[in-house]
Amino acid sequence: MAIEKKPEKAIDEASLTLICKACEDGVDLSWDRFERQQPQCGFGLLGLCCRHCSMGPCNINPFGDEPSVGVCGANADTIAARHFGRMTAAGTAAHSDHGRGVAQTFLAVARGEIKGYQIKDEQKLLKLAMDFGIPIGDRSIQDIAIDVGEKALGMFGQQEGELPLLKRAPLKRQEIWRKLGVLPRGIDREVVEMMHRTNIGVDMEYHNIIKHATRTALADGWGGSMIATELQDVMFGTPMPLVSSVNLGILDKDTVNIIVHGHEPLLSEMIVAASRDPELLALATEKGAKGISLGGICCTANEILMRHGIPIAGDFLQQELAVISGVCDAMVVDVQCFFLSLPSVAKCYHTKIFTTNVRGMIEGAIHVEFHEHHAMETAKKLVREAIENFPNRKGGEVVPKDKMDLVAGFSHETIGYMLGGLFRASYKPLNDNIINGRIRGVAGVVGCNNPRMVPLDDYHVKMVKELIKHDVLVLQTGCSAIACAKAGLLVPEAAAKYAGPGLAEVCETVGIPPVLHMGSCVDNSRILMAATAVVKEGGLGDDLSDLPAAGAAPEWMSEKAIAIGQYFVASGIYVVFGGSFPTLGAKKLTEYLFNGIEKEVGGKWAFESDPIKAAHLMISHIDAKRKALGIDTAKERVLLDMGDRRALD
Ligand code: XCC
Ligand code: SF4
Repeated sequence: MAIEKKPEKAIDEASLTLICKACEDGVDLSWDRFERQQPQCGFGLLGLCCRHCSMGPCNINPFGDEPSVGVCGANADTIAARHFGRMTAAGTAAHSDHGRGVAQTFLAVARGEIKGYQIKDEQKLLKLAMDFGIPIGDRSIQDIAIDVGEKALGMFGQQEGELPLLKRAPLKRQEIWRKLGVLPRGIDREVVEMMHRTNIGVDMEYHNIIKHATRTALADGWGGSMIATELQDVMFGTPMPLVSSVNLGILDKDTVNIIVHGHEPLLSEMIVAASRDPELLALATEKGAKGISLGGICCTANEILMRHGIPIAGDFLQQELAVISGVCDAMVVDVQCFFLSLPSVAKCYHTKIFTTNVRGMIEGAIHVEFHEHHAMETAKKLVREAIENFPNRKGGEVVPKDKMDLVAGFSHETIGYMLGGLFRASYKPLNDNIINGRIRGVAGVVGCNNPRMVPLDDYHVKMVKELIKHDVLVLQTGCSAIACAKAGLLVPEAAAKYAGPGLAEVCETVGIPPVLHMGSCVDNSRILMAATAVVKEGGLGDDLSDLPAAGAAPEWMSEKAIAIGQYFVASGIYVVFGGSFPTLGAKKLTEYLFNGIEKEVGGKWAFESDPIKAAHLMISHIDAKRKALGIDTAKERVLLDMGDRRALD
């Protein structure tokens, strides 16, 4: 039986309309399943439950009573730290396995073994080659690409030394990592070691577990994720600013609607091309459709938005709603963030759910396996399936009207071009505006949605509005970018409407929104690169931890968010999470993550369930960093107008 849908589940009309439809149709959504899980296990919520061996499961009493240790003697801090470490390993594994897939495809493309993909951004390839220490000289692009592909692929299985991309970080930062002994040796190695250490009876000391979580997470942000972003840019093109639209209103009743959902662009890039194939378009017409519309959900959406301007249908919790519209003819998923519920929701409509990756199957879905060697064939097959399914719509479709414009496509390179000009790309104007106080600081706001946090998107939007109101430039990725795009924050006009006077002035001069969409979850590596570019430009300290900057994942849910948070903390950034935090029952560990760790890595964690308070934690941190840099008085000076200045003379 479906639970009554309360209107407060979302802040956007499109979602509300389809949540109501689900209710009328008697279809269960994530919010209903979440309600049925209540009350959730308190031990689990606080990080005080362990089932790493069969002497357990063991729970620790959070009120200081017995039991205070598990059968093996592990206490609250050990248990929560092991859990945190495994979340980091899982998140790193997800991003990095994605990166590995991209590297394998890239190498096959470079060797000329597969067709359909190409090397689009030679400039970026050459830059990457230099960072890898690969000779360029007068070698052919193909030879360089083969070396880059082999080197990138090798990083996953590397056993010794240091991952080469960490050399991109400011020198001072590298020294901090080297001294602490947390520079990752190889991507897979750190993940495996995390799993070993968190076995029964190995690493029982929470500082030491977190230290390895740091090493593992760095192998994600400056390793697997960065490889994914870089090689995707080389193959599919580095994003440039473009206009598109977002929300379920992008679905079109009269066309075939295909939704791509997940994370990897290897297949969706091909689906973009297949959806424009004249033969398939003719078939669509033959079936009575007025064309083929493509839309994305989650990070696959962000990938094809950034490079092709394909509209976004929605964020994580809108995946079921897209099916409920009754006009989604096919949903194609690849890896990560889809619900097992999709086929059962689809049963009430006509939608065909396709899984495409051997790593990601769903009971009840149709599996059409994707191999890069015949990528276009697979893409065409899927588009054809969607077209054939168009006439099977059952009637009673509801397509919400609501959609919103957005500007996306801000790679860290583009930010340089936008601010400094195409021929003298530079971060100097950004640094100058931070130094003079027009821009108070920079915040990365990223991550998921979570039915724990209703209404959907509310925390993201409130936090980001509060930040830009206080002149903080916001950089976004993932579902957080989609949430704020729906709320109209990713258009240049948002500057005048929501931003403080300083930030608004800068945005209006340059013609950018106050909130910059930098891509998918693996593209958080772009935020690392942008922050590094700011440090290297000069005038704002000599390490990432000196920057007036902060990060947040307001409605996080995936283990990947923990890996991301930990690599930002390990890179010297202050990171605030909302909703829940996985160690709260372990007092010493939490104190260490929220405070003690700052002395070692320069960054630290915080947890805050109120979006406005969370924004102000970030703003206070930014102000403290401004003070340390000696630029805290600049802001007042800027705001004096000519009259004031004359009065002062
Ligand atoms: Fe998944 Fe990346 Fe989270 Fe969205 S934001 S729910 S991880 S799609 Ni990264
Ligand atoms: Fe219990 Fe220790 Fe086994 Fe965990 S590892 S289940 S705490 S005995």
